[in-house]
This record gives sequence, C-alpha cells and structure tokens, in this order.
Amino acid sequence: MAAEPDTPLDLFADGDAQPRRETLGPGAVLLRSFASARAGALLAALEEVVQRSPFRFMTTPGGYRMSVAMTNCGAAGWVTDRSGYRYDALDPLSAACWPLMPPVFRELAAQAAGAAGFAEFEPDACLINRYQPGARLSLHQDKDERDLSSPIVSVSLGLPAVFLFGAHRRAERPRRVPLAHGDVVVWGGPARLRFHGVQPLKEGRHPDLGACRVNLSFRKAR
Ligand code: MD3
Ligand code: FE
Repeated sequence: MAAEPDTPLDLFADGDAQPRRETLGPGAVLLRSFASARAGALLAALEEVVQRSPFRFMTTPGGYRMSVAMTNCGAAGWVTDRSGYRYDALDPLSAACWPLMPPVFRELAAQAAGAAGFAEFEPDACLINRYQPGARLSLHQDKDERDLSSPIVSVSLGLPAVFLFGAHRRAERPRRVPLAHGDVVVWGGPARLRFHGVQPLKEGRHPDLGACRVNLSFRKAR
C-alpha cells in the first residue's frame, strides 16, 4: 500500500506550540495553543488586574455562592448578586471602575477573532474566571450581552478542564471538549446561544498557575 500523502500537520512536526484549528460546530472554532507564546505576558497583566479587582465568589440570584471565583477588566464587568445578572461599569467591591483591559488582552482577543473570521472584534468586557479543584460551571447560555452578533473569545490558562459544548436546548447531551493552557475558542454566529459549561476541575498543578485554571472571556457587552 502506498504511503499516505503528507498532511499539513507534518509541516509542524515539532508541534505543541504550533497553533492548530479545529471546528467544534457551526460558528465555534478552537485554536489550540493560540495564546501559548503570550501566556507569560497575559499572566503578568492578570496580576495587575487582580491587585485592583481581586477574585471573589459571587452569589446567584437564587442565593447560591458560585464555585468559580470571578473578576473583570474593561469598560464593563459581568456581575451577579441577589438582584440578578448584569454588566456594570463599577466593581461592587471597590465602587470604582473595573481595571482597564490590558493591551495584550485586547490584542490577543482581536487576533483570535480575526483568525476565526470575525474582523474588527473590539471587546468592552473581559470576565475572568478562576477554577480551583472541584469548581464547575453548570450548563447555561450567555445572553446578558446587548450585541449577540459579536463573538465571545475564550482563553484557557493553567490546569486543563473539560468544556461542555451543548446545543440550543439544555436537555441535549453536550460534547466534551478538553481545553489546555494556551487554547483559545471563538464562539459566534450560530454557536453564540448554545448551552455550555465546565466540568468540575480535577486536582493538579500547573507550573505557572499552581492548582488552578483561569479563563478569560472577551465580550462586547454594550
Ligand atoms: C459556547 N466561561 O463565564 S467562555 C462563562 O471556561 C463561561 O470559564 C467559560 O462560559 C469558562 O460564561 C468559557 C466559553 C463560552 C462562552 C460563550 C459561549 C462558550 C460558549 C456561547 C455559546 C457557546
Ligand atoms: Fe458562559
């Protein structure tokens, strides 16, 4: 039998740092390792953000404390409390504006969106989620943003996690997508209102982040 013809992957045989693109479904593009080369710069910028607006456990409108700790940067930040979910210009802990979106955040988000076919993505909100072992996000839709025609760009850092990519109905069984340090996913168009979640984080240690996973999600909220 003849050898298989060379595939594009053979051009990048040294691999892991090489970005690879995978389509998860209509409107959902996984860019493996897209952020790897800039992970150090992203984490340094994150340090500055959390000095001003630290991670905190928010409360759902139903009164549950979320297992994922959150903070934000940008002109608007996603918050939840007993009165509901919303985007707010102010950090409720400090009553001051959320920290500015670091240029390295903004640039990475725009480049990833562009690579997935969304030109000129200008996010005004970056929700930052921190998962410690056991933390999870149950299946939900993101629909608090005014502009549902813009994509959401999500950047995974630290420990790996299993992302649940569902359908337009909660009951439909989601696809399990393992996400690792440096992976970026762009969700837009027909994928924008799909249910999604994150399985409970497994124990582990990441060399840069220790026992946690951080996810940056860039949105156009208003
Ligand atoms: C799929 N966070 O904060 S954004 C969230 O890993 C959230 O922490 C995920 O879901 C996390 O709301 C990463 C991934 C995401 C965002 C919007 C979507 C996936 C999506 C919209 C439709 C389908
Ligand atoms: Fe979400």
